[in-house]
Amino acid sequence: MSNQSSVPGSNGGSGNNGGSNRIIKVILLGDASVGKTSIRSQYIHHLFSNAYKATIGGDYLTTKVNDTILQIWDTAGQERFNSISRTFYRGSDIAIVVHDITNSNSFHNLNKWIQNFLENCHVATPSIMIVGNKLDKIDLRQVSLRQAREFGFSNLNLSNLIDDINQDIIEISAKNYIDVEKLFLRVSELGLKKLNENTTLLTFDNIDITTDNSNNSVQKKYNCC
Ligand SMILES: Nc1nc2c(ncn2[C@@H]2O[C@H](COP(=O)(O)OP(=O)(O)OP(=O)(O)O)[C@@H](O)[C@H]2O)c(=O)[nH]1
Ligand SMILES: [Mg+2]
Repeated sequence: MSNQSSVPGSNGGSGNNGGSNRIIKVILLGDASVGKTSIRSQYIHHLFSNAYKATIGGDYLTTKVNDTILQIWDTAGQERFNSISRTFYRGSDIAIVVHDITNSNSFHNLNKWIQNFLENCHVATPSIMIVGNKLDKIDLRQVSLRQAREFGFSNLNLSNLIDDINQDIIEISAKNYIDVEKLFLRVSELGLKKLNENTTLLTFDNIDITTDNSNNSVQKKYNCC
């Protein structure tokens, strides 16, 4: 297990690594049912459910990983929530764009998610990771890792947004907890790079933070109805 722990959103961090106590905003994007909520839930709470409950709107959880504090946003993949989801993109430093390796449509829609993200994040040079989930269902695979890396490699728009094709285009299983920690360790590493490069990180204007004492994590929910 990593040295992850849930912390209040605006403090924490070692404070000895060039402003490393700044918060990095990370957003999970992708089609409905690809496993965004499951990935975060497994990472933060070590909980996985086979039942599908669509995310409505979005919410965030804050966690400390090594020298970084990640504010991890989960958003709705269902198309009817697209307009509300987009409002959460603003200020995101890192987007984890998720597809389901057993569903080629979710892979073909990556471009749409990335374009929408770039139009709405208002960050000059965000980082993007592409993550194929459901690696436990290898027999039903419709998308290969090679295809995903070729997509990242051949897409000019992504050339300065994906730092390293091999580390930033990966496959995981939320269900079997395969490489979920590796994913967030990499996110933390990318975040640290950004902090050290002194790029503009988000300012959390107008966000109230509510402490949920029951699980010692911090979250705020935004629902559309
Ligand atoms: N086999 C398998 N099933 C998974 C995995 N991750 C998620 N699922 C299942 O896929 C379904 C959808 O997962 P969610 O995490 O709710 O998907 P989501 O992307 O958050 O969906 P929206 O909230 O609608 O955008 C659920 O039934 C999960 O149990 C995985 O790694 N392997
Ligand atoms: Mg969800």
